[in-house]
Amino acid sequence: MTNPISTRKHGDVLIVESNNPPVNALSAAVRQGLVEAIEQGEADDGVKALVIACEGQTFFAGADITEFGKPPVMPWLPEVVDRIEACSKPVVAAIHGTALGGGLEVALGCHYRVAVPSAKLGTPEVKLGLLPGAGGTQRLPRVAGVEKALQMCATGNPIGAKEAYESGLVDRLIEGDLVPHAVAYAEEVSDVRPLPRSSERQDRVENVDASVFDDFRKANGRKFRGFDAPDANIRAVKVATEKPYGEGVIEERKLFMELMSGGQAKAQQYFFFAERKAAKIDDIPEDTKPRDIKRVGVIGAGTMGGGISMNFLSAGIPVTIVEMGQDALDRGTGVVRNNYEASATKGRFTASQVEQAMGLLNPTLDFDALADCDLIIEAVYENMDVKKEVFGRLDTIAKPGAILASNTSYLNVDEIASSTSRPQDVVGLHFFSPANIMKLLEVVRGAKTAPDVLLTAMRIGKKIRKVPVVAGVCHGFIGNRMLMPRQVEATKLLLEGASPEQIDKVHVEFGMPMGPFQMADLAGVDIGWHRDPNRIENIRDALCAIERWGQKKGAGFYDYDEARRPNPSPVVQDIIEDFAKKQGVERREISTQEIVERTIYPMVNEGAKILEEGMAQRASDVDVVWVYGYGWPVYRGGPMYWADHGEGLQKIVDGLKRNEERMKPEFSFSKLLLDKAEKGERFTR
Ligand code: 3H9
Repeated sequence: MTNPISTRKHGDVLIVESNNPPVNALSAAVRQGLVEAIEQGEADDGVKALVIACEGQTFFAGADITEFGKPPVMPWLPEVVDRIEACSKPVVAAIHGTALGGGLEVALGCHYRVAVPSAKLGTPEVKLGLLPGAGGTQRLPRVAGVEKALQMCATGNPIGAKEAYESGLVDRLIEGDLVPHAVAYAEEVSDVRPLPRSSERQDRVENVDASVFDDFRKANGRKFRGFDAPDANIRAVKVATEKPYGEGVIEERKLFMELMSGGQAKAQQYFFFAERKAAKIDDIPEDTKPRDIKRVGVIGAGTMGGGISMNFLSAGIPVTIVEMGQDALDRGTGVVRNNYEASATKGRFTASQVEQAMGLLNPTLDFDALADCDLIIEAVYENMDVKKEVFGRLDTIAKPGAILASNTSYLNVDEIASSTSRPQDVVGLHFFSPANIMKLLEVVRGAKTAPDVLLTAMRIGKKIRKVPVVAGVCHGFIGNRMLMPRQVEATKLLLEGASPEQIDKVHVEFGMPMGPFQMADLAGVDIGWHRDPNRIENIRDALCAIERWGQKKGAGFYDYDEARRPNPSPVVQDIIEDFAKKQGVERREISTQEIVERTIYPMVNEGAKILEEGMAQRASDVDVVWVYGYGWPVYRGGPMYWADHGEGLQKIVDGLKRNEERMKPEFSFSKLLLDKAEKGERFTR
């Protein structure tokens, strides 16, 4: 094994450099190399100080996650960090890119930290279901202060170098070449004694009011709901304010081991790799080159079109947005501006960034203006005839090689493509609402979609900070297709005796942000409704006929007060009971177990059908869709991971069999699910 750590001397400073692509993860070889380098520097009388730096795109981005779950290889990261801190000569961390997790802990073990202004520092362990376990929860509050440490550890969000500098975490910001400046800094501090050791500091962890922790917990209650790791992080940071360092790290270790052996950490670590795998397309030639996207066109300035445009504008890509009438165009442009300004008030954009983004937007009524766009996304009314007409027209205008995309959420992309003379350039780009916020992007691969079109769609998705997942052409693709059996069964359960709030509660307690009926009310009960108030064939028709269209009308499956709080509705209850009577459905007590078996298990069954038909590349992609598109709790990995590791496939099959008769005729078993359950196999690793 080649040593990823090299050393070289510059005057009396020893530069210790890591070269472990892609992200300088702290693998066993890196850890070993670091310890040896420290010992080398300490033994050499010609060395007065050391600098630890990294080659490539980033400083150490953390422990090597691929080593988790394998037998530990010495030296452990906590020992490495302790060894660095114990060095009798000053050690300076030179940070660029991201100093994350164990990487930040290494930096905290160093006596000084310098960073380029673009660097980011963070403790993302919580996102892997963990806490910084190499002394990080004890050193960070001692150096950066309790509130900053609490924020960083419990949310996992990194901070910029400037903020780190202001908090005391970074000692100097470096403009220009990092390593030479870090060496100069090391020379400056080479004679300073005693060495500033993070673990020895007490000033920032003394006399801290315990209410800080309770207030923080309360303020973040919604965000942390269901997760184990945030609370463990809060507890660990609190320990730093109560106990000396030596005792604190023992507690930290205990909490770390508890988390590491729990199911949530495994699920979250699985998901980390699932997300990265989703970006890979299995079967396109390796030498495929993406097309160049310099200007994007968006057809339709409604909520979706506006939201879609914002993604590109924020990434610095000019957008031509087309509407049929001036009023709709002005309204759409106004909404985009308002959204940006609202984000600016929350500090997400500066006023000049807002102007810069708006300056890239070209609103027009002239369809021909799309002629110079490299990618054109249609976001018009969800109707096949309308879409085909738009694509037919686009075919006559778009330049050769332009990618023609539809934002359809259900419709057949191949049929849409057939209305053009260039089906190879057509792809589905299914954004989720609100399109400027939601991370998921389903990239729908048509039968004739060219490999370079697919690759370009994936790349541009990443560029606009989405998580793109490839889906095949089928009704509802991956996400909405799995939603359908859930909705069908949830509605049947209403007739059989459950209430909307009972069903929603089961889903919320499971960890979803909302249940099926809360979701319907938010999205609009009237979406896809036939618009004939006299044609009442189901509960939804009945609600729509009396304008109970959801939150936007103050009433849907629930009644809403002024603060948009939902309350059970007696009107809805009457409608449900009335329908049950008319349809001769016998009402009975419905258990939580039955709600799970009939609304969540069928989703797994549908996911299995999607895999069986090759509509998703891999089971983990289905999980990525559900976590990023619908808020499936990441601590349960995703529906397919949960089926494998949480619930067990046999249990799911048994539950579905128990309810099969009631779920017919809509329900049918996935052969793949039955096979896997029978053979004791899994969908995910
Ligand atoms: C920790 O440190 C615990 C400690 O407290 C220990 C206590 C004892 N390990 O994301 P990208 C791979 S926990 C192994 O696409 P980007 C990744 O899978 C750790 N592999 O790049 C991918 O591989 P592939 C805390 C890793 O530029 C490739 O690198 N640290 C690791 O968009 C490129 O990744 C974290 O949680 C890793 N730690 O973003 C940081 N990290 O090409 C996790 C990445 O085969 N990492 N890989 O698919 C990140 O957040 C992002 O990767 C980063 C770069 C921002 C660094």
